[in-house]
This record gives sequence, C-alpha cells and structure tokens, in this order.
Amino acid sequence: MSTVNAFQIEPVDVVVVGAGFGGLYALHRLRSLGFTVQVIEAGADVGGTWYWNRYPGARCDVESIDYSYSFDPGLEQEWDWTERYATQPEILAYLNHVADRFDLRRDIRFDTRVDTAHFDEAAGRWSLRTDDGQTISAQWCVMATGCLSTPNAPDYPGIDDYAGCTYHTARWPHEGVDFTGQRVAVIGTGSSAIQAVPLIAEQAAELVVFQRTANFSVPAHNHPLDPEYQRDIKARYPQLRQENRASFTGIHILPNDKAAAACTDEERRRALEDRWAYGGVGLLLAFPDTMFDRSANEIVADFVRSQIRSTVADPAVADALSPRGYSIGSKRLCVDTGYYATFNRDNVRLVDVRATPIEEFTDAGIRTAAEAFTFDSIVFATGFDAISGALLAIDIRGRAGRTLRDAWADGPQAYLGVAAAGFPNLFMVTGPGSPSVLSNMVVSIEQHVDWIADCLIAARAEGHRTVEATDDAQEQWMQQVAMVANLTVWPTGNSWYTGANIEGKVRSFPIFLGGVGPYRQICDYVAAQGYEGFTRSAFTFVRPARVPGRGT
Ligand code: NA7
Repeated sequence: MSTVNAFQIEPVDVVVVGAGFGGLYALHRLRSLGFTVQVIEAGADVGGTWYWNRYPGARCDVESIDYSYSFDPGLEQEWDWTERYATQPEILAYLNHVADRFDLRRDIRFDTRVDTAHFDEAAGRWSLRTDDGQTISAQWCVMATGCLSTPNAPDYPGIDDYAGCTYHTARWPHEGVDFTGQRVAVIGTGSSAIQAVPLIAEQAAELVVFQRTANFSVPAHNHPLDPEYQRDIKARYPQLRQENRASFTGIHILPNDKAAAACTDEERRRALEDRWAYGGVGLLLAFPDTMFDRSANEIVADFVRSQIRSTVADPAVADALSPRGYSIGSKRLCVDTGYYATFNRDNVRLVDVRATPIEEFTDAGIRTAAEAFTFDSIVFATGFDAISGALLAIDIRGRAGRTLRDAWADGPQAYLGVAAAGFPNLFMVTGPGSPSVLSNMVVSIEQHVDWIADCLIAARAEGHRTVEATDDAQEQWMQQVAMVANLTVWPTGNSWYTGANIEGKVRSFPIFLGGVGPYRQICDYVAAQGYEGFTRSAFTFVRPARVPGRGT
C-alpha cells in the first residue's frame, strides 16, 4: 500500500470496495493474475457482514461445510468447522485465516469508507474519494459492498430523548453486551432477532419483543460436527463443490420429488415432519412446488403454524406468533434455536405493534398506543436496506455524470447482476439481477469474481480499455429476471428482497431465480460469445448524455 501524496493513493488497475467474502476473494484472484489491486474497507478489519453482525446468537443459515471458499484445495482441507451452522465468531476467524494465509491485508485500507466513485470518461478510469479525503484512480472498480450491509434504523419520534442504551444488531459492540438484570426491548422479528432473542432472554430480567410481522422459522437442530463426517466431506469436496456450482441454490439440499397435490395425506405429513426434524431452510423443499404453487405453499405454512401452536403454551401468544397473509419463503425463512419456546418464559413478552403501534420513544423507554414501557436497553433488529442500499450509499456517477441513484430510480438493474449500463468498467459482486441472496453467497461470489477476472483478462489481452453493458442487454436481462420471479411466490412478500421494508423504496425483485447452475452457464455463454451484451472499446470516448426515453 502506498500513497502518492497525503491525499492521493497510488493509482491501481483495480479498486475493490469491501473486504468481506467477495472483496477478499477478488483481491486474491485479481492480484494473482498480475493486476495491481487496492481494497478499501470501512471496517477496522476483514469480514464484511461477519465483521459487523456480532449480536448474540449470530450464525449462518447455510451449513458450514457449504458456506466456505472452494478456490483453494489446501484451504479447504486445513480448515475445520466445529458446528453444523457456524457462529459469527467462527466465520470471522475463518476469514481472518484466509486474509493471513493469502497475505491479503497489505492491499487493504481499513477504517476507510468510500464516499464517491466517479467515472472519468476522457481517461476511461474511476476516481474514488474516501471519507478521510483521499482519492484513488483505477481503471476498473469492483463493488464488493455486500447485499446486507446498510442497516435500517427507524427514526421514531423522541428517539433522542431516550436515556438508556440502544444497539443495532448489525452494529453490535465488539466487547459484547451484558444484559444481566436489565429490562430489554427488541424491535423486529427477522432472522437477527430470532437468533438473538433466546439468548437475550436468558440474561435479561425482562424482555419485550416488538413484532410488526410474525415470521416463519424452522429449528436449526444445530450440533457439533462429527469429525468423521467432516473427513468424509473433505474427501469428496471436489465433487460436492461441483454439484453445488451446478445446483439451483448452491447448497447440497435437494427437493422431494412429489408435488404437494400428488401426495397422500400421509406422504405430505411425512415429508414435512422429516424436513422439520432435519432442520433448516430445506423445509421449503418438502415439495418441489412449495414456491410455485400457492396451495402447496399454504400446506407448508399451515404445518409451521401447527408447530408454533404445539410449542407455545399460551394460545393467544401462539396465535400472535403465527405468520399469516403471505407465502412462507416470500420473506426470508428464519432458522432458529428455541425461538418460539422462548415465549413460554415468564420474563418474555410479545407486543404486536400492528395492534398497538410504537408512538414514540420517551426518556425511559417506549410508549405504544396502549402502554408506556421502561427499558434499560433497546435493541434494533430492524434489518437492512438490502441489495441496492450499500451501492446507493456511495455517490456513484458514470457516463455524462449520471448518478446510479438516477439510473436506478425505477429499481436497481444490472446486466447479469454484474454491470450497469452507463457505468463502464464498474462491476458488482452479487449485484441486482444475480442469484445473490437466494443462493449460497459464497458459491455465487466465487462465480462472479471468477467471471469478472476472466473479463478483465480478456480486456487486457485484447487491448480493451473500457467494458460496458449495453442498455438493451440490461433491459432484456432484467425482464428475464422478472419473468422467472413472477412464476414463483417469492416476489409477493413484503420483504427486504423487494425493498418493501424500507419506506419510500421502489418495489422490485432484483434476484435471478433461474438457479446458480443455469446462471453460470448463461454467464459463460456471454463470455464465450466475446462478451455479448457488452460494448468493449480500445478507446475511451465521451458519449452524449442519454436522451430520456431513448436508448443511447
Ligand atoms: P429483517 O429480516 O429485515 O428483519 C427486520 C425486522 O424488523 C422485521 O421483523 C421487520 O418487520 C422489523 N422492522 C423493521 N422496521 C420496523 C419498524 N419501523 N417497526 C417495527 N418493526 C420493524 O432483518 P434481519 O437483520 O433480521 O435479517 C436480515 C437478513 O440477514 C436475514 O434474512 C439473513 O439473510 C441474514 P417487517 O417484517 O418488515 O414487518
């Protein structure tokens, strides 16, 4: 890492924003191909989402043997996971190990946030400015900013008057929080809350959970990994990784083969109970049509509601915890350890904020339409401005100074989920229109980074200074993304998948649901056709500003 002067970082071939799973692999891969690379990371260390999300109980909902890099057989063999679902500290330790093993830190600037990224059309280069006033110039810019990295924190009236402690699950103090003896509120009942609530309940004197939408959750049945099982997986890793790459989700779970309507009552019951007993998101695969057919979906939803009723002692609380009015899976299916049973504890209470909305924060706590509460600590488990949030948090300007915010005014879009028209030489890792959050992120990240790396190698070999998605290719791709999504129930929920969790955000469903295997084939085909849908040029040229309503 070097600096030209106090405010100018040495120009590089590639600047990568973010040092999570995506940014670390991008750095390793591109550097090993001979590109000069500088990574810029807002956190004080590597890890991305696993650096920030340190709340109690934080762990991955993809099994640890699948949620790991496959690019280096040595790394794959030397790392041992201790549990079926890895905890946040273990995943962070893994990413630190990766950073050390491949000597990545020397090319990462930590504690530095990118504020602006502007494309200089004459030079054909990106110029980035950071929050400490530094600038860096790079021919290529790779945004590895993550899909769930911009926290959503509702702004309640009176919030500044509250005298107790507040925490956001996505910005948890590194030293941890001891809630022993405290009166604690948790706002939100998504994956983060569902993981944290059982552990906070064990410490707190009183815990009140403020629920806006009841959520479906499946038991993790987490357990220590049997060393024999792990040895067997490691011996078969080349084949298993290949299967994951060619699969629908990038995870080694297959759907049962009989549609819900074709099953007898007994077959249906067994399919659901087996999946419930196994644990995890595979419940959605109890029938191949769960996410395509509303009546199949309702059978699975009904089953979860019956499990809630048999777990939660108070029928009124069980009823309030039972999700209704949306398809299971159309909001992220949660994976928990003892979430519903936590509401049987005497020190835990559920408040339905649809029935009695939070009206304001007071100096002592929270006042709803029905009651005033006093709290020592309030935890926001209110999620993220997902998928586009982190990209739009940066002032990104492409050709003719057009902002990404303007280009995405009708919702985020990118050709193949990796490149946006009008923003030459800018690539996104798991961007809008890619399989991203409905796939195993590590499988998708590796595929994206490899594809971007191949694209840059081709540009270097063929003397192209700019690579840019065309408007037509982007439009057609996003139509395809929407067409596939609309065959399913996924876009129908008011979830962070659609942006419905953020007030004022345009609703869209920018996730490719055609499967990571077919997606990979499409990307490979595009590359094999000489990067079909991209304009590649040996020259830099200034395009006229886009005329509204006409492609340029
Ligand atoms: P989520 O899944 O977006 O959950 C956020 C929760 O916070 C959800 O229950 C929201 O209710 C609730 N929320 C958000 N804003 C408010 C306000 N203003 N008032 C009351 N409740 C609110 O985020 P997570 O961090 O739990 O999980 C994100 C992903 O990280 C997860 O899916 C995994 O993939 C990892 P809503 O449902 O919107 O009514």
